[in-house]
Amino acid sequence: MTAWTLATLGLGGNIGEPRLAMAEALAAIDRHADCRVVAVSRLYRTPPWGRTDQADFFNACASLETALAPKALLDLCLSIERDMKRERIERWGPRTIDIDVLTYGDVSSPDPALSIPHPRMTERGFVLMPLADIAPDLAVEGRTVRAWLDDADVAGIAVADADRDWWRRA
Ligand code: PH2
Ligand code: MG
Ligand code: MG
Repeated sequence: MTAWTLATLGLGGNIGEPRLAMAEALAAIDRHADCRVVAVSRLYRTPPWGRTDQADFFNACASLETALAPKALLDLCLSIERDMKRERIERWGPRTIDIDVLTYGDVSSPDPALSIPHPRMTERGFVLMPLADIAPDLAVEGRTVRAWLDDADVAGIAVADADRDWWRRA
């Protein structure tokens, strides 16, 4: 009997049709025999963080139950990213998607190949705001998501779709 662990993901994109890409990624994860999507945040439109000379992003977070080990979950996310990027470039021009494993149970792994919790998640409004929709009381690095969000810069972040089922009908 495999133990199922609660994990959270951050999704984002700013080229092509990020909403569609994120919806397809979530559907692909949900279809996986060892993953069940439990909750998805509202969809947000967020100003670019880091490099600011690029288009606004769409961002969302999801929680899932998974029987995959942390590394296998990360590999699944990376393989979905790779498949989707390739398919989109061939069919309808450039698109991209980013799927980050934010948390996995209460695992803390400084291994650079894994880095859980995601190293910069506690300072990023575009991660914390959607994550607070689905897991406000989740503890990350000793504080709740809600507490991290209180201290985060959320300027310019807007709800793009308030329907939690946006990813099922994208
Ligand atoms: N992802 C990045 C860099 N900057 N900015 C926003 N608003 N949203 C993102 O998802 C994002 C970003 C690299 O992963
Ligand atoms: Mg990222
Ligand atoms: Mg990434």
